[in-house]
Order: sequence, then structure tokens, then C-alpha cells
Amino acid sequence: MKKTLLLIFGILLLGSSQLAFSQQALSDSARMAWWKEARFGLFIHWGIYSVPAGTYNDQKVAGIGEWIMNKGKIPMVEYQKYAAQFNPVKYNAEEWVKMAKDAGMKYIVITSKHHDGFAMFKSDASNFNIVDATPFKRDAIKELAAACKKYNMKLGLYYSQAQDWNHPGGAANGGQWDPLQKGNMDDYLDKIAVPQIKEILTKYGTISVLWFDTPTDMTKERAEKILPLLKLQPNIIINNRLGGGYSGDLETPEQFIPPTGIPGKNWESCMTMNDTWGFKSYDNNWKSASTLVRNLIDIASKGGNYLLNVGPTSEGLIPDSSVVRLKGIGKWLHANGEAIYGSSPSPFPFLKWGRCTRKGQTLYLHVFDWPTNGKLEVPLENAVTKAYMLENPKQLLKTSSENGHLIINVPAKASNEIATVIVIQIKGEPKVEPAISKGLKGDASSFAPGFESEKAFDGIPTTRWKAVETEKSGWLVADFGKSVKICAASIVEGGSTEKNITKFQFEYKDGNDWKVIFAGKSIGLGVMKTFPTIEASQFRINILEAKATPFITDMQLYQDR
Ligand code: FHN
Repeated sequence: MKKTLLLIFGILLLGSSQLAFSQQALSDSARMAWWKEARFGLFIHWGIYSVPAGTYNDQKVAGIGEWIMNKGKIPMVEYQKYAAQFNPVKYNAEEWVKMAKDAGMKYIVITSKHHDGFAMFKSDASNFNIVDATPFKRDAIKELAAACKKYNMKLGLYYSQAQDWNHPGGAANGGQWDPLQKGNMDDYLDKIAVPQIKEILTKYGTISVLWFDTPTDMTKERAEKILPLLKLQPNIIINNRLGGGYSGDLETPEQFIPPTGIPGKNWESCMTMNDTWGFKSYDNNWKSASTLVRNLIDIASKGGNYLLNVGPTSEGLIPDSSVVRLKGIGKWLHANGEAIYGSSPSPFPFLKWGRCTRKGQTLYLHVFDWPTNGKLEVPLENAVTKAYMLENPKQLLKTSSENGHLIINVPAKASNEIATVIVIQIKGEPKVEPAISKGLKGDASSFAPGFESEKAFDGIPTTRWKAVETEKSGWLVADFGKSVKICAASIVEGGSTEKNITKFQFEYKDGNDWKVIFAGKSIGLGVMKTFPTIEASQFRINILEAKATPFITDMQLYQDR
């Protein structure tokens, strides 16, 4: 009774436009519960950049489609003309939501305003919006919100809070190129970003996620202009890109999957299907549906979510190539979704033939490389009470144990070429083989006190190896003291902002020589590589260049047995 009275009082006090205040704030874990269960969402990058679609003045502009104004150094008045050509009459929000649902996606995050400053909603803060500046005159966000509500789909809004190339004072990565862009960033925040974020958080019902991006020049004080607005949606989830030192609820690796996940954090890998987020008419570098499904499995096996992007056209259509791929993913998930939604990460550090997800004592083995000898070897000691293929649960599979490993007798052919899921029910907690390098002492070119080489092999995410302060290069070696067969390695530098190493090689020792297995220019949240099996006793990361003293949080090597 008391609660009801308070609620009525709250509604009267705040007025109906701020009804969101009346939502009851959940605990952090309850607030994140739907998101953790979801595992798979749709990212939509849609704006007036879909009009030029990658071409300006008959020239193809290099880079991602939604950056055409910045990369092509298009003057503000020129770019703003695209609004008059934006008339996406084929836009059908309900069809988009149904398509996402059929693909097995549980939430949608759409660009309400990208860096070009164009609002895809009716805004009183700026006329540069879809209702006031285009012949279309419809509020795309309003329509999507209604469709999401109708089909019970969670809605998230992307909002570029710092970069804005069409409102004076907005930040511009790489520097401004038009005198009209000059202005005061605090004024921009007060007059554009803050009022617009208030609009999107009050006009469209429940907003489940607010997805900030590129926190260029966002100080703590600037972030604190935005933070109080989050109370308008008390159960909203925000990502880690607001800036000003605020970490938000989610880590957001972009265009990659961290090899060992991000232990202790909620994380979401956002990725494109081709090479652009916003539509580019000539980008045909599409990943296959099989790759996309395997990415989803890989991410789920490491405890993350997959936010997969589409870039609709200026007509309001999601490109056919994306639709076909979404259908393919949906088909796989329709049969195997049990192994993805609500699953927890794999207990195995590495599986040569695929990935694993888990629900308590049920393990889902996602087999990418089907065994040619009819036996799937799983480095697991536990007794198994039941084994079957998820797509054929009635046919039980025989299991046995060999040298402490589980052997599952499987049919000659995989039932699903993308990934066949074998379900096993085990007794007790999974007893799995650790990475062969786990617990090694290792050796290094040098180390700072408290940052010895063994700290990189202990599997503890809070300890690390670090060279002595004066170094900008160095090496860290896994010395097994005997020959071992290695077919994969994972290396983690640190958090998403810790990209210190700029040139490295992963090597093995052959006689007196070090030979390169793979090389790269950045590690950050991690790299994971599989390679043809190499037999040697010493493997190392050779850091050739770094911005500051090199460090490695975790390096593990995986055996081919
Ligand atoms: O600059 C943007 C880019 O256009 C795109 O929106 C991606 C999606 O994560 N975020 C930024 C780059 O990190």
C-alpha cells in the first residue's frame, strides 16, 4: 500500500514524461541478468552516411562508411545536404525486429546519433534530425521502440556523446577540418548531448542499454554532466565508453574476441559482417555464416556477448547479404540455442577441435573439426552419465576413458557442418587438464621487483610479468625443459586500454636459433593463435617495440596430444 502511494505521488510529482523514474531500481546482478542470459544482439549503424555509401565526389573514400564525412573532409554544409536525400521509405521496423528475433538475437542496439551528429529521432535540441531535416519526416527510433515493445525485444541506443562533426564544439578524432566546427565542447555538451540524451531516455519507453562511443576529450567533469541522466532509466546498462574514468557495466572489445575472455567482467564483442559498420555500397568482404556462428560460440565459450552489426541502406533496407547470414545463424541457433543462451564459460583452457559452453554439470561440446576416426577425445577426467548430439537427443553416444581422457564414439559424419553440439552430463565439477604452461617458472630478459616471469604463467589475471623500468623491448620465455608439442598460444597484455606493445614475434627455439611462428603489432586484451604443431622445448614472446616498459599478464601454450 505504502509503495503504491509513493508510486502515485512520484508520478504526480515528476509528470508523465518522466514516468521512467517510477521504475524500481534493481540490484546490479538483477539488472544485468537478462543481458548475461542473452549472449547475442543486433547492432544497427544507420544514418545519412548511407546516402553517399562510401563515395564522395565520385571518389571512393577509404575507411568505414559512417566515417565518410571525417575521412573525406566533407564540409558541414555539404554533408548536411545528404539529409535532404535521405528518404528510407522501405524502412519497416517490425520487419527488422522480426528478422533479429528469427536470427536468435535477444536485443538490438541502434545508432540514435553517430559521430556525424545526425539524430535518427525527433530532437528539440537540433534540427539536424530525421524528422526536421529529411523528406522522410518519420522518427526511426520511435518506430523501432514500438516494434521492440510489440515483439518483446530489448532495445539499446547508441549515442556518440563526444564526437560530433556537425555541431560546433563537438570533438573530432584526427582534428576538425571545417571552421564551422569550432566551438566550446562544454557548450556542445550542454546544448546538444545532454538534452538529446535526456530526450532518448524519456521519449521511447524502456531503454535497456545506452551505448556510448569514442570518449574523445571526455573529462570526469564532462562525463558527470551525462551521468545523472541515467537515473531516467534506473535499470539501464551502459558500456565502458563514456569516458572521464567511468568504467560502466561492460567491456567492449571491438572487431576481436579476447582469447581468454575478460575474467570477472561483463563483456561484449561488437563485430561487423563485412568491413564497415555503416552501409558502403561496394564493401563485399562478407564473412560466412559459418564464421559468424563460430564467433558466437567462441564468445559464449569465453563468457561474453556478441553484438553483430548490420548497416541498412538509405532506402531503409538491411542488405540481402546480411539477411542471408542472419537466417543462417538463426537456423543453427534454432537447433542449438540451448547451448548458447544462459550458458557459462568453458572449463577447458583450450580444445583443439572446437569450443565448450556449460550449464552446471551439463557440458556442450561444439565440434568444429569432426574427428575422422569416429572418436572425439575430450581432456576431461569426470565420469559421464549421458552423451548425445543436441540435434539428435534420442541417439545416446557411447563413452569410455583412455589415459584420463574422455572418448566419445561419434557417427562418421558431423550432423551440422558449422558446429555439431555434443551434450555430456558429468558427475561432479569438471576436472580438466590445465594449459601445459600453467605454473611454469619461465624466464625473461629482465624483470621489475614483484613482476617475475612466473607471474605471466600463474593464470591469475591480477599478476603480471614486467621488464625493468628502463626497457622498451624484451622477451618472456616458456621453458619446458623437454620437448613438447604445441599447437596454440594465447597472450594477454592487460585491459582494453593497455595496448603498450607495438611490435612482437612469437617464436620457438630450433637449435641455437629462434624461429618466428607468428608476429603482430598489438596485443591489448589478447591474441590467440593456433598453428601447425611445433615440437620444441622453448617458446617465447619477443617484444621488439613498446611504447613503455613491456609487461604481459598471461601467456599460455596449448598442447597437441
Ligand atoms: O568510431 C566508431 C565506429 O564508427 C563504430 O561506431 C564503432 C562501433 O563500435 N565504434 C567506433 C570506433 O571504436
